[in-house]
Amino acid sequence: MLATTALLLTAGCSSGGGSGGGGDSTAPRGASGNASASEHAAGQAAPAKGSVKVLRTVTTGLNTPWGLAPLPGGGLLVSSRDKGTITKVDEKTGRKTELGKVSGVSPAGEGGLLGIALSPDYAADHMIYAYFTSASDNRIVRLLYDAKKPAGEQLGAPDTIFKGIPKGYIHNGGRIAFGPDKMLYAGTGESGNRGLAQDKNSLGGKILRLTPEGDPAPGNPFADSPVYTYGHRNVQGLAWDPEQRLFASEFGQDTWDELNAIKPGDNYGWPDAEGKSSDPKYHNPIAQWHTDDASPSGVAYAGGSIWMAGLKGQRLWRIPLKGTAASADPQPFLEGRYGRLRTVVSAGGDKLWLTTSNTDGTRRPEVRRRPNTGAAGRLRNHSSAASSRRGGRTTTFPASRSIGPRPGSLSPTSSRVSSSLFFSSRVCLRPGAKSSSKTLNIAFPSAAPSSGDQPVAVPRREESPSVGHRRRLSSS
Ligand SMILES: [Ca+2]
Repeated sequence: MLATTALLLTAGCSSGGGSGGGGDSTAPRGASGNASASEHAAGQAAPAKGSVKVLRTVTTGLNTPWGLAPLPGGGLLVSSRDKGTITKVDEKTGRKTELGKVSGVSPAGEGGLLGIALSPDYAADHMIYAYFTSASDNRIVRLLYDAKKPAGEQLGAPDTIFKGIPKGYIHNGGRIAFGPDKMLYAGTGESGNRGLAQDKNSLGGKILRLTPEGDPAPGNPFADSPVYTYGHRNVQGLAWDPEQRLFASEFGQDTWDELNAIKPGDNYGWPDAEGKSSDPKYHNPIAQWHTDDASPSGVAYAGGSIWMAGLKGQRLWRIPLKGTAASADPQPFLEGRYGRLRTVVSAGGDKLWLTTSNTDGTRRPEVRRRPNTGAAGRLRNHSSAASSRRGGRTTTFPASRSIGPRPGSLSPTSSRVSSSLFFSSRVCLRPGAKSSSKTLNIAFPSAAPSSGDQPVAVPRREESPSVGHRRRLSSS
C-alpha cells in the first residue's frame, strides 16, 4: 500500500534564475507565504515555471489523514477521517501522539472527521475547530486541547457551533479555515443531491462564512445567511493570497475540476455548468482540469502560486497567479510518486506540508515509479480486481485504452504506498529546475488498508481512482 505519509516540501521562489527565495531557511511558523508576498503583491505575475523538492518524509502510517493544522509551538495536528481522532505529529522525529477521539463522528464513505483548524485566538484559548460527519449531518465543533493531560485524553467535549450541513456518502466538503478576517470559512458539498448547490437556502454545495461562534459572519452577501458563495459541487480546498483573496478548489463530476477565485455572493455554476461556461451569470474557474488529472482536495498559497493536491490525479499542481488569474499553465509535480494527495498547507515561506491519502478506501492505489510508453498496459491507479469489486462487474482495460501516452509503470514490489505526511515544500520557481523526486525514496509501511469500507457502485466517487476509467488525458 501507499503509506499515509507526511512530507515537507519547499516552494522556493525567484522571479527568474537565481537561487530562489527562502531556500532551506526555516520560515516562521504559521506564516502564509509572507516571505514571498512582496514579490507578488503588486499584481506581478508569478514565474511561469516552478520546481518542487521534497525535503523529507515527516511520518508514515497515519490512518486516513484529512485535516492538518500546524501548531504555533511546533508539531502538526492531523485528523483521521475514519478513526475520528486527532494526532499530533512531532515534525522533527515523526513521533505520533494521539490527542483523543472527537465524539460524535460517524464515518462512512467520504464522510468522517474532515478538516481541522486552530482558533484564531489559539494562543489564549487552545481551541481546535473540526468539521465532521455525524449520524445526522455535517457539523463544525470546537474542542479544548489540553496537552497537559495524558495522551488520548487531551480533547475536551465538542462544542457544536454549527450544524445542519447536508451529509452524504459522497460530497461532504469538509475543509475549514480561518481567513485573514478571523472568520471561519467552510467548504461544503451537495452530498450527492445536485439541486442543493443552487439553493441559497441550503448549506450544501456552498462556501460558508461564519463567526468563530458559528453565526453568519457580518458582511456576508445574503442577509443573515452563512452562505458566502454557491453553485459548488464539493469544495475541499481553501487558501488566501497575501492580498487576502480567497481561492477554492472543487471536484467536478466527469469532466472538469476547478480552481476558483472566490467573490462573495457569486454563483459558481454547478450543476448547470461544470468548468468554464459561456453563461455570464456563472463565475468561471481560473483553471480547470480533467478529473483524472486532479480531483483536487486541499490548496495552499506559496510563492505567488496556488498549490493544489490531487487525489485521483496523484500529483501536486502549481497554478501561478497574476492577481486572480492564472499567469501561465498549471504545472504538475510529484506525479504518481506518492499516490493520492489530500492536503497541502503552507509551512511558511517557500515550504509546504503535504499529506497523502492512500488509505481512504480506494484500495491498493499504486504509484508509478517513472513514466513509460505504456507497452505493458498496466493500470495506473488500481487493480482490475479492485475496480471489479467496486463496480460489481469484471472489467479489463486493454493497454490502448487504459493508459494512453502517460501510462503508469507499476512496480509490483515497491509501488505501494499507504498514508503518509510528507513535508514537501521546496517549490522553487527556477525555470527548468528539476524536481528532486529521487529524494522521495520513502519507506512506506506495508500495512493494508481496512477492507470493509468499499463503496459499491456509487456515481463517480470523485475522490476515487478510475471508477469510470476515462480516456481523456492530461494536456500537461
Ligand atoms: Ca463551477
